[in-house]
Amino acid sequence: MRRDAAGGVIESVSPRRTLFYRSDAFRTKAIAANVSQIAIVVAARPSFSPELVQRCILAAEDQGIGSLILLNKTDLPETTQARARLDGLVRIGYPCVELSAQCDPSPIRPWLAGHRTLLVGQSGMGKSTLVNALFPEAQADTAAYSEALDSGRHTTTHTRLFRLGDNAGLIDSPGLQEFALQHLDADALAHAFVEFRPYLGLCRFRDCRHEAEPGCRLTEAAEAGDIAPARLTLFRQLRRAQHQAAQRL
Ligand SMILES: Nc1nc2c(ncn2[C@@H]2O[C@H](COP(=O)(O)OP(=O)(O)OP(=O)(O)O)[C@@H](O)[C@H]2O)c(=O)[nH]1
Ligand SMILES: [Mg+2]
Ligand SMILES: [Zn+2]
Repeated sequence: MRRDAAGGVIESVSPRRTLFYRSDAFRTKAIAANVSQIAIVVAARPSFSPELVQRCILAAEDQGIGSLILLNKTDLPETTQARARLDGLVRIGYPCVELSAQCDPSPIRPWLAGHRTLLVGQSGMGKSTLVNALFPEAQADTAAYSEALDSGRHTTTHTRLFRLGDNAGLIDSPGLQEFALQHLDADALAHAFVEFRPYLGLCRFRDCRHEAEPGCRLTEAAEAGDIAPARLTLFRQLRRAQHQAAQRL
């Protein structure tokens, strides 16, 4: 921007900058700026929360950031059940890349080209193990998860970027325990559910909350099986929680 007597003149616009973040009623927690995609790392062990995966995707969609799911530890026999828990997200179009960071990280390579990718996910899923497999000089700390707690040990404490050529890179981040979406109001939230988009604005009432209103196109789509009822239920839960927290302030 240049300043002149009349004020500022915009001379060029930088490429869109993104911010992947979570927020509750009290604070916003930035996770990474200017990523072009997130890779949500899950595995059969320790067990993962499909809802947390969805929350990450919603935060990314809101910022125009792409999402892919990375099913790690395919050397574990329970991978079949883990894969089944991701089926709903695959059906609405999110890619799921399967690999074993311990055996061979190469299936992810083509997905990283030209992107700045943020690895996110619960503790113990193998984010840092993957980084070490892709970048032998990384020497990121890793730790065995706790069998007793069915949870990782929160080994990584800072986000760290590893460069892949000129513009591309991979970012390791600390394990997530929760992911609140207080910054997504009802409208933003509805748009973040990608498969809802064709129906938005078509309900009988312009201010439809997509609860029990007659002529709600989302309710109809869920009843017809065109969208997964569980996704509409998640939308309603998140919308109510966001609304209630906003009212309390
Ligand atoms: N069997 C198997 N174990 C793996 C694989 N990848 C990672 N692990 C193990 O999973 C455990 C956790 O790995 P980390 O890389 O520390 O996990 P993380 O996601 O970085 O965890 P935080 O930093 O706490 O968020 C370690 O014991 C790894 O050896 C894999 O492909 N197969
Ligand atoms: Mg780690
Ligand atoms: Zn509606």
